[in-house]
Amino acid sequence: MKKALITGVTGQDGSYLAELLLEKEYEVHGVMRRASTFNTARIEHLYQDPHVEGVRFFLHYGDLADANTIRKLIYNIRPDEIYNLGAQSHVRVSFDIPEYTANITGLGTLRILEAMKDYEHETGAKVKLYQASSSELFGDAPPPQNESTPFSPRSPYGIAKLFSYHTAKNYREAYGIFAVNGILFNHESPRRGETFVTRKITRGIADIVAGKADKIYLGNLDAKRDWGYAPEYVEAMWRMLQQSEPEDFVIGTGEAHTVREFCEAGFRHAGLGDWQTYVGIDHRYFRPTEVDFLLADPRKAKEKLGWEAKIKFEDLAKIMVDADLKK
Ligand code: NAP
Ligand code: F7E
Repeated sequence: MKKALITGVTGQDGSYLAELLLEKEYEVHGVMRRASTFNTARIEHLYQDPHVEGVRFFLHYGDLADANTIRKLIYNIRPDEIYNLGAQSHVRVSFDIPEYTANITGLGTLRILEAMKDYEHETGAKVKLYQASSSELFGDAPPPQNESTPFSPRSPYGIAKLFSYHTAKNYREAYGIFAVNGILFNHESPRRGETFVTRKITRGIADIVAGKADKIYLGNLDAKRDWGYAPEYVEAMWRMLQQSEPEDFVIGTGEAHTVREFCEAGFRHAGLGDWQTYVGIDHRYFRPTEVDFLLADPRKAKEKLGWEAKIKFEDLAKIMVDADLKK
């Protein structure tokens, strides 16, 4: 039975990945932060009573700021695969807390790789690392972006992810560690955090339909993103670690749309009429430096991983609106 260790298991991607790996008969270990309120809503359905025989899903307290615990988890669990999905993942927030973002989203990866290096050296075991890289690395590089596009990040988040990208690549080249960067474009779902723009819009729509709100306030409506469906993207992560050689991959749909178009699609699907009646602009949601246009060129993933996005923009908006209306 293969063992996987997932940082960020309580997040959107962590929860879908845990589901996928359990389906594939893995023993799955997730790292969660201690919080004063429950932060396990996305994985509650996966919880297994540890007293029952045959349990394959385990949670451990830990934090990417805490090298000692990460090291202990790797030595004790002895995973075959590590998926580093933990991060301060909000781009706008990274301008407010840049040092924290660099520590978790940047240095957190170094802490894992240092522990992996020592663990492999001392035990002779081999571990594979998936590093959650991001299209934010591309910043203002002209679209479409692929594995050869020069990086030009525009936020503390993007810069921290660039540190992690290069650290993973360096440990691969210097120490022969199987580390891959999945350069994933935006991917969404009903489990998306409520302050990312797609979910903010679909939740807002549900509140308006329920009579709980009149309007939602957004920032830059002109930004273009390549939005895909998160459950499909975790399959790409897994496929990257099943390759015989570690390589980096861009993952996206190959289609880009504006935030404005997402509003149009969402409000249309909910049957609310003209979206502009319900959307106001609040300059607090603009970023000091914006990433205007992200569009994936995912040909390498199709050729080498056999991976291709199936759920595209209109269907994604429908899935998310329907889920929030139901909720
Ligand atoms: P998410 O929903 O924000 O989840 C982030 C996870 O990281 C949560 O489990 C969170 O725990 C955990 N975390 C935060 N700070 C931590 C710390 N100090 N120590 C340990 N864990 C910590 O993000 P996501 O959308 O699932 O994305 C997964 C990864 O892919 C992230 O690294 C993100 O930056 C990257 N990424 C995402 C996208 C996208 O479009 N979704 C695209 C490219 C790359 P709590 O639940 O306790 O907050
Ligand atoms: O913003 C604009 C905003 O916060 C998308 C993360 O998962 O994907 C995500 O980062 C766009 C931006 O995602 C609002 O200015 C307008 O242009 O949903 P977002 P993001 O910044 O693209 C990448 C790939 C990651 O790696 C990250 O972890 O929408 N926008 N009005 C707004 N954005 C937000 N959040 N809120 C607004 O009101």
